[in-house]
Amino acid sequence: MQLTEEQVERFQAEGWLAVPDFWSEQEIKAMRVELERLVQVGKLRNIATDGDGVTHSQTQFNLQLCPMSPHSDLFRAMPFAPKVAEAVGQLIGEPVVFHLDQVFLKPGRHGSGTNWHQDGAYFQIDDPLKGTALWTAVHDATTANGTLRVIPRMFREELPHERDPQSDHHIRCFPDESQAVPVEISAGGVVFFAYGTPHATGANNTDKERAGVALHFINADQSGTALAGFAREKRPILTGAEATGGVREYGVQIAGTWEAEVERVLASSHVP
Ligand SMILES: O=C(O)CCC(=O)C(=O)O
Repeated sequence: MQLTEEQVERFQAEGWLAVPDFWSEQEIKAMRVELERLVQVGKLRNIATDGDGVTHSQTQFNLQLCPMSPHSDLFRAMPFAPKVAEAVGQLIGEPVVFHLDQVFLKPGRHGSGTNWHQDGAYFQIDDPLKGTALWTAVHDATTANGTLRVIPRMFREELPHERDPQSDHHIRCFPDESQAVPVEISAGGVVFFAYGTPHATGANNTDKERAGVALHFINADQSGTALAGFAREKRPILTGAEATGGVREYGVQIAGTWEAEVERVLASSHVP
């Protein structure tokens, strides 16, 4: 999807950008069907703990699958959808490397949030604007069901992180929450946020489940970081002269399969 100059400038100034209706209804429906399959075959794992950072909670659920691509042809094809590379390339510059994918699913009433963190605290890159998440609202995301919150204009500040006792593996930081912006967005909308942007999600206090799928991208031309070297060598390069459409990384052509994957998943579904 071609972003406007104003949207690109906003991302570069604020460190985040919401784009409503990025995915079609059919695309979102296929994501929901595929997520349900992944839940049914037991691929999502409860990472929430009751506060000791180790023991999985029996009452709170933050269901994660990371990475998704090895378990799902649909989600493997998702970063190759042409509108993804186009928009991400405008935001972080080309060539774009697809770095990581994950989903967090919060069941109704028992879904817990993901505490504040900067992705750059996990994935160090030279310039915090040269990496971005593309977070998809698989269901309508509201304050009541714990939508994403971001802290604008803070992407250049490296906040101290510590182990998050409410998760079995995360780290967290403590930004000034009075600066936080809740990003309410309908299903199909996406939020781009730079690797430096502090973000968090909240508890799901509604009866219905809510999921967010996050794809993470970095610019391949950064020098001097272990991540950039690793990503360039091992992860799918989506744009530029080195892009192979997924052949180098997966052994088969993935580029060009997104629409067919959406149709395949919808055809396999019994949901009307
Ligand atoms: O959806 C969530 O709960 C958290 C998403 C997130 O923190 C991320 O993708 O980095």
